[in-house]
Amino acid sequence: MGRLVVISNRVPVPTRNGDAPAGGLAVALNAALQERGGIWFGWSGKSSPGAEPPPPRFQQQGNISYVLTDLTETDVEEYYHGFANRVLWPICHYRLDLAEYGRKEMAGYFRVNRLFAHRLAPLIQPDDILWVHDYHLIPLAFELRQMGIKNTIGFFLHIPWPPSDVIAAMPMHEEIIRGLSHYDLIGFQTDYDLDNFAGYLAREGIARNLGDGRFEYHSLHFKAAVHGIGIETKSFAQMAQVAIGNSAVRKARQSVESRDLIIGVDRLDYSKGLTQRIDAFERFLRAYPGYHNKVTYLQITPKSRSEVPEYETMQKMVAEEAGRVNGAMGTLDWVPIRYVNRSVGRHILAGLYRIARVGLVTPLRDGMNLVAKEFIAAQDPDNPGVLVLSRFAGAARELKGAVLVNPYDTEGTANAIARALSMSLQERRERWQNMMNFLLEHDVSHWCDAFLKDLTQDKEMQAAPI
Ligand code: GDG
Repeated sequence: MGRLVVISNRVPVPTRNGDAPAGGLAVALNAALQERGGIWFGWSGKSSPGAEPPPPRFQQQGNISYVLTDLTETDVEEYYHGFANRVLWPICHYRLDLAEYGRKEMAGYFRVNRLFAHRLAPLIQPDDILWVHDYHLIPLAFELRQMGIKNTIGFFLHIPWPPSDVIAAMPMHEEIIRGLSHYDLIGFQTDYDLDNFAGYLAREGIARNLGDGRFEYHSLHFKAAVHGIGIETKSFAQMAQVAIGNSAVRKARQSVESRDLIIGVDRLDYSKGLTQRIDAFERFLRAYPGYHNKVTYLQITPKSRSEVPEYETMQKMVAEEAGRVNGAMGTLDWVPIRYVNRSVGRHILAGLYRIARVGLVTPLRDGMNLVAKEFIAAQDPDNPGVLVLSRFAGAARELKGAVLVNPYDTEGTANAIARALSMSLQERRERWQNMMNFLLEHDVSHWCDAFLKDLTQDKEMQAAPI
């Protein structure tokens, strides 16, 4: 097999001392790239004034060449904040009410994808396998094909694919979605996403379903399949075990005293259901007064996408809601909710998961949700905590030992918190073991290998001697 070329909106470039940035996806893709050699291409995160960004920068690290391209300020505004984050993100998370569609932004989205194709094409060798990531880059394969690139190209969507009517509410959706037929394989997180995608293609008459995940559009053939992403289960479990000795984790443990810790960890995003979760926690406290002064709910929420107005509003709403509940329910010696509005180190996070009794992961919609998986991997096998998980997270299709909730049902979620806190050790162990077994088998390397195998096997079969 040839080199691997990974293309994503942002590139997790290793630090000066060569460490890859933390995070399962970066670790797994870096490992795959190191093994076979290749390129990781994407936006540098920088913008420059003027009409044309400067040529891309190269950074070599072992077998991997990181290629970073700047964008102009207009590109960032239209392609990234405008179309990707204000149209595709809300639509794929079923939030038609938040989508702000504009022709200018859509033009910017296509323009940046074309720019990426122009900058990437000269670097591609005939045997390279290309793997494009996420909703920012749907039209990239089409643009590359226009430039004569015939290589195998795969696409993985990290976020949900909603039902046809939701996608069809996006003006010119056919123009955008048709671009996907230029990929050889389109990967989704869950069977629900794949079903929705197949339903959309059928309803809009975009492609003929040949069965077995294969589709035909004019002369193009492509496959679609489920490849749910995993985490680096083993090493995350080890990190959590070590991290309970970390001084920051020990201090956090001491500061909650003998109370049970409930933990939530989410980027600040409306898809994560943060205000609904805080309301459910308040409902739990009101319905179960026996838990007053016996629990602490720690919510860690780094800021994200602050340039998008909805995220500014969210920031205020979550802080206000946490403050309101603390004001209403707290006492002189007990603050029910600890709200940390910034990022903490990954190893500290692992330690905090481990000392928590309940993991609250209640997004309104999520492609997969890696926090749910990290929480499970971090638990002490002898005395594991309980995962309370939204049925609308992709992870709910895999983690059968979680206590599933509907995050719109405040009372139901409140009851689930109480159930998690009072669950017997035997039940906790059984549920945890079931999920941990799954996560050990389906870790992020498995995800990476399985996707690449699925992407390349047809070509290999064609090339094999008879
Ligand atoms: C997208 C999809 C899909 C969070 N706070 C801190 C921190 N984190 C880390 C978590 C986890 C990651 O960020 C978040 O991953 P999620 O999967 O939960 O969510 P998205 O960022 O929305 O990711 C999602 C994912 O892509 C992968 O395909 O699962 O559905 O939306 O790893 O631990 N890390 C550190 N400090 C923090 O404060 N170090």
